[in-house]
Amino acid sequence: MTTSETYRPGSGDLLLVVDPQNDFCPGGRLAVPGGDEVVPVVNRLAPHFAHVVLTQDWHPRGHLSFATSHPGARPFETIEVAYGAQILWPEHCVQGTRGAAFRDDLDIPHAQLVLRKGYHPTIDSYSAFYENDRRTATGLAGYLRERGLRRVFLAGLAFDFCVRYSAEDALHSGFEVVVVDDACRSIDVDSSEAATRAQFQTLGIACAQSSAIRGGA
Ligand code: VGL
Ligand code: ZN
Repeated sequence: MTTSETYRPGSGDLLLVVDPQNDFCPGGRLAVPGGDEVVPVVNRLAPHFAHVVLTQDWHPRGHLSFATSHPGARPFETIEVAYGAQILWPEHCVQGTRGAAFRDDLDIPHAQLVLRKGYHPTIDSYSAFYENDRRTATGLAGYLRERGLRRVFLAGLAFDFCVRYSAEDALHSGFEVVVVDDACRSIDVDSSEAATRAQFQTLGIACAQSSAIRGGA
């Protein structure tokens, strides 16, 4: 649902910036159309929040989610793995590479935690909370609870994968969730953007514009 509510971030609010990395921007290995355009938006948004966490997609070479790890397979094809369906991707965000680094124009020096995900060789991790087997926790829910953070504002890449699953898991983990629509961009594989919007509607996850976030920190 799209809300016209305004938001004033307070001490219980977190901005979670998902995967603002070179490989998800034009010129990168898994470029999201307009991915670079989220950077100035999150740079403007971040000063409204006392608490900011960044996620970083961080795969070992030969990761299970790479099409190149499955002879004969092509990127964007879906295969069955031990935990169910998995879309295969071009190699991206390989640990320690330039593609895995944050964008040089990202300017959020007060971010408090960088949470790396996707480092298990045989499990992908879209969500910042649970890996794709839906069982392996990243520890983020515990971190947020211990710090008294209750509401999560999400921004970043990609709207229809890592932002989507992070938003859904945040909700299921008991947090309030607001997705900042204009601070995200989609990959859009097989209408995944429309499917994400429909699912947010079903779950009652709010989509807001960054201009509705005022004041705070
Ligand atoms: C992502 C596909 C593969 C994302 C990460 O950040 O949305 N998508 N790895
Ligand atoms: Zn990935």
